[in-house]
Amino acid sequence: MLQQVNGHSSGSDAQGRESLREDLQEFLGGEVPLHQLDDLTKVNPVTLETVLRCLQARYTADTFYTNAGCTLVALNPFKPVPQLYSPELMREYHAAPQPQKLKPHIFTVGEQTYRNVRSLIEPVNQSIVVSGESGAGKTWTSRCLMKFYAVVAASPTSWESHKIAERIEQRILNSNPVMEAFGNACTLRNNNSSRFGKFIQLQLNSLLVPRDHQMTGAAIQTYLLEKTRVACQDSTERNFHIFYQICKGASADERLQWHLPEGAAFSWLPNPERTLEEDCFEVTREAMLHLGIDAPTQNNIFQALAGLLHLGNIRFADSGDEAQPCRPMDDGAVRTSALLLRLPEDPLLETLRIRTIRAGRQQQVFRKPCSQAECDTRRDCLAKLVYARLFDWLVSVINSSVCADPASWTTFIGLLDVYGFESFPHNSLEQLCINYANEKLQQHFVAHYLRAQQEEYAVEGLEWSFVNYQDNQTCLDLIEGSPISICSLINEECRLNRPSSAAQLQTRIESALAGSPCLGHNKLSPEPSFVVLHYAGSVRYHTVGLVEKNKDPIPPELTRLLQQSQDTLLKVLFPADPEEKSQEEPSGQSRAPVLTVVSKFKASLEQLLQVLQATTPHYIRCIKPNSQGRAQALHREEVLNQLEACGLVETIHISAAGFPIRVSHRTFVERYASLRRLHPRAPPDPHSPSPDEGHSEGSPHAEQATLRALLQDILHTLPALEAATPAAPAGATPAPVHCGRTKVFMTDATLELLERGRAQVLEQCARCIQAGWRRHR
Ligand code: AOV
Ligand code: MG
Repeated sequence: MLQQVNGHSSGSDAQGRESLREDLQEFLGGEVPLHQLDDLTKVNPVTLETVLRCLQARYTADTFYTNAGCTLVALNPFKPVPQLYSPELMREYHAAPQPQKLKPHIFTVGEQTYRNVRSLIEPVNQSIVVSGESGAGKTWTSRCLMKFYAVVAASPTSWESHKIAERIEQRILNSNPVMEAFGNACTLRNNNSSRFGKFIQLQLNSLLVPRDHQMTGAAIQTYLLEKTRVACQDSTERNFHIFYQICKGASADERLQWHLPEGAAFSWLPNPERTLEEDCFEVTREAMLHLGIDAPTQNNIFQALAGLLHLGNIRFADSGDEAQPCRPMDDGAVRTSALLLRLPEDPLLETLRIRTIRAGRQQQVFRKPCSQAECDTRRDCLAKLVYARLFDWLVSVINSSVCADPASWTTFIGLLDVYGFESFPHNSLEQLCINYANEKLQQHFVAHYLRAQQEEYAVEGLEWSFVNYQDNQTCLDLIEGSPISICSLINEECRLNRPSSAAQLQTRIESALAGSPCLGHNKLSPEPSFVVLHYAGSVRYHTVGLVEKNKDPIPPELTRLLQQSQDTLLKVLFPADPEEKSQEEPSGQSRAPVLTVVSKFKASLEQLLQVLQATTPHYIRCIKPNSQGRAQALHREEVLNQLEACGLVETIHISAAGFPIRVSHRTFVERYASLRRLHPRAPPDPHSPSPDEGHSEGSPHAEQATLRALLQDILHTLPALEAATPAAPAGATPAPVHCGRTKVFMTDATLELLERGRAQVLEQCARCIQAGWRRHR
């Protein structure tokens, strides 16, 4: 190696620097080609650039999974790779004595998790948190893991019990197509984008055969369905898959019954011509059947959905007179939707067009015709209300079909498939909630990652206190802290129920929270907004409509109307209120404490974190190599953004806050032995302690001892090297370096210092040799 460096030592040109970097790379990373590096923390030094290069090299070699310390990075192949997910491979990972020695894979995570949960010493619930941006492959990964458990945790015994086991596993797997049909939609980013968060607990039983857990059931918890999509879709996006499925897949009879003639146009059904794999009605129906939703119930559901489509076709025209209600432009749409939802037609029209207000001491009822815009809002609200209740009901039906009897399971593996960090040109309450959830999960991840790092340092005999890392608590304080935070201020506006402008909300947030370092500068925006500096980047949230969205007001008349439905399903979704009086709350005058969207979301998130904290977590970070969904194309810029957004950079920063450069004692001595010429060490003073003396004791072997002595000699040249550095400020702290049991840990700055010293020695040598030659001639 010395030979190699000699040639470059005096070169200060770019080429020389490039070669030096290559040489360093070799020194730090060893001989392993980048694409064969299974763990991103082994690239040395750990920088964004080296991490990116490694991922790119692996992607080019069709290697999609890479470890990153205690997490797994999963690149989306955007092409079928069946051999990567075969049951045979699942069994291979399951049977391997040390699955972590096999190639990185989601099955390694799956198997490790499964083993941990089966551990007889300390069985503890496990969780796998899958994150990444939209379209990165989270849902795909969770589905694959569920299949993995269905294979490895299935009962291997008699046919009878096998059948029972298969039934439950099959049912659990069947929850996927159903939940995706009702909760996923085609967006700009992903044709099958989940519009809700999901946490599924796979329940395992160890009572009968210890060590050989079987999946006995599952429990699904969902988070914040994007229900606005039912009534409002971007022109380039689509409604939930199920609407397209029924329109495309209904039989002739069903078309008649559901009033869905071939080619009918619905305003809530944009882009129906796009044919997606997800439009398969048969799969959904079959899965629903397996989950115990029989054909008549299914029929009922689809009929109600058709009713919503017709509801969306109702348009209102202004009457031109404030005292007169708006006119429906198409009586047919009103009639058909009333028919399909089995609602009385006149009250439906009344409810959409007329608001009831109670006022005065006597609580007199006033009826006020709504403006055209208000009519539209009420129509949309009705659809959202029905769809959200239907979705929740489906989840509860699925749960009752797959959930095991509490006595029949002992431990669980939790799978979390959440929405990733989002930043759009226009961000509202949905993004605030989503990003808030990601901050929470990031905090959880950091705590977990730090613990893992701590363990490595402990193995090497290093003190942990050297790593100073700031977690994202400040940002969480800004969003959810008490007494004052963004959430509390938005909630307060809802509670006070006063007319406040978007600009006022911006001012309140910016003045009340001015002290927070995570509240960004907000100079240039023409629209009322505020900026939050999230760990994954800064996001501007627009305040227009924020309070209203948080309130999510449901005019009580709408609920009352739905309670009048003669439809069996709607009767279940909207049971008649036994205390009619309490429902009589006049719109806009509610005095009961408002449970806002943010408050509900916060509560469910806290519950989720409590569950996660009681488990051993495993992290899978999904990365989308390009935004077009093309195979074999990795766009560096896009991947870089995601490495930043999914917190991998944070992870790297955590390492950087410690000692990103780690080399074995031998490699270190081989490279820097020559430094001792530069600053020969004085004979050892028996009274002065050597660096990390507390940790340096160890090997009884003579070779080890020599190595250690050499190492200490080199480390003692550091202060002199530093003093010789012109840029070093007076009294600067010594370059941080720590000597572990087998490795030397250092910072980039220390590496640079050592490299500079080494170049100096090499230059001196070269000069001596040249002088020797000249004398010789
Ligand atoms: P997401 O869950 O992360 O997005 P998906 O899991 O839906 O993303 O993945 C998007 C698409 O990428 C899938 O429909 C597949 O076509 C493809 N894909 C993902 N992983 C793989 C894989 N391992 N092998 C082959 N194809 C894959 V969102 O739900 O939008 O955040 O809210
Ligand atoms: Mg998804």
